[in-house]
Amino acid sequence: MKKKAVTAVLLLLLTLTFSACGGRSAVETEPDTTTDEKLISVGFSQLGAESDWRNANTESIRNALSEENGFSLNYKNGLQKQSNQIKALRTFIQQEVDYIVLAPSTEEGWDTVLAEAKNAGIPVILVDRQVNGDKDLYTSWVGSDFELEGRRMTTWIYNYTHAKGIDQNDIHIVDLQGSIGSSAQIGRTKSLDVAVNQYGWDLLAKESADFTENKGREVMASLLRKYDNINVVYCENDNEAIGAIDAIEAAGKKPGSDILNGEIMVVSFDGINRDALEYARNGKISCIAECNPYQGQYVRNIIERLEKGEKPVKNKYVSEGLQSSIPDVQTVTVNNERIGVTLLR
Ligand code: GYE
Repeated sequence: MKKKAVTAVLLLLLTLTFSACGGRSAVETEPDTTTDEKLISVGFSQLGAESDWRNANTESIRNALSEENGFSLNYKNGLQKQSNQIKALRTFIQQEVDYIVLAPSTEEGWDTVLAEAKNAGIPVILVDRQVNGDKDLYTSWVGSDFELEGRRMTTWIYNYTHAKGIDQNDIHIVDLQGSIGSSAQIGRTKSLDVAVNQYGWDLLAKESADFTENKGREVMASLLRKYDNINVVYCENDNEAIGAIDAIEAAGKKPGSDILNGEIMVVSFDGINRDALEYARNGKISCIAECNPYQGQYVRNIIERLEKGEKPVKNKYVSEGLQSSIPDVQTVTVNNERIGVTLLR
């Protein structure tokens, strides 16, 4: 009798435990599965976190593709290495995500993995930089015209120095380039090269500072040791400019636009970093060509169009301008398009 009773109690306990587990899992998983099924899954391969611009870009995409907006986003940071990004894309393909968003580190070398995504039926939307290859392998691209940014900047430098009566042959310039092979670097460097030819500027050196503050400091310090006549520093982003300004000051020189009196003029790109904007207000940076990182809404619109079976635009250029606290140059005209320079105070 005693043995039987124990067995009965054990059996009862087992049944209770089992049904409790079953009951709990049924209650907890069911609604989750239904919500998940409604979310659009997106794999987002960001190239890195090298700059403030990059972080703003990541945030913009995260906010636009939030769960609230109906998306389930898988973000992967490529740490500035294309191989990491290719790996991330292959993971997304295996996971059978609905869409892939790719911010490519460099332009070359994407065709194979993009073809894999296409074969798997996953549309790819590019943001920021471009890829150099078969344009049919991605659906759309959202980003900036980097060459135009560069031409606006070089035109600003010309307009300013010309207005101050500075001989264009007396412009001794160094280019702190971005990450070599990225669209932002290619476009901005190209525009400087064109201006050097056009205006007769003396281009002393071109060296990559990889879009980072530390490299900007390092490269500028070494260029200052090598050349004693630098009077313009063309930084291909704000983080590099912040580092370069440190190096200029550490060398006992003054960053500023009064190059006739020995100041070194620093110009840069982005307009996102707070310190850089402060430097632009107090004249340590003479001019910033804006680069607009807020691309998330455009990506969301593209995906929503695709969901409705509509065809989105192939290329979407975001709008941007120039910022400076120097009142001398009020407008800049490039390709017959005149833009006003935003006066910082
Ligand atoms: O200017 C720089 C970033 O590709 C536009 O990359 C982007 C550039 C941006 O690291 O700050």
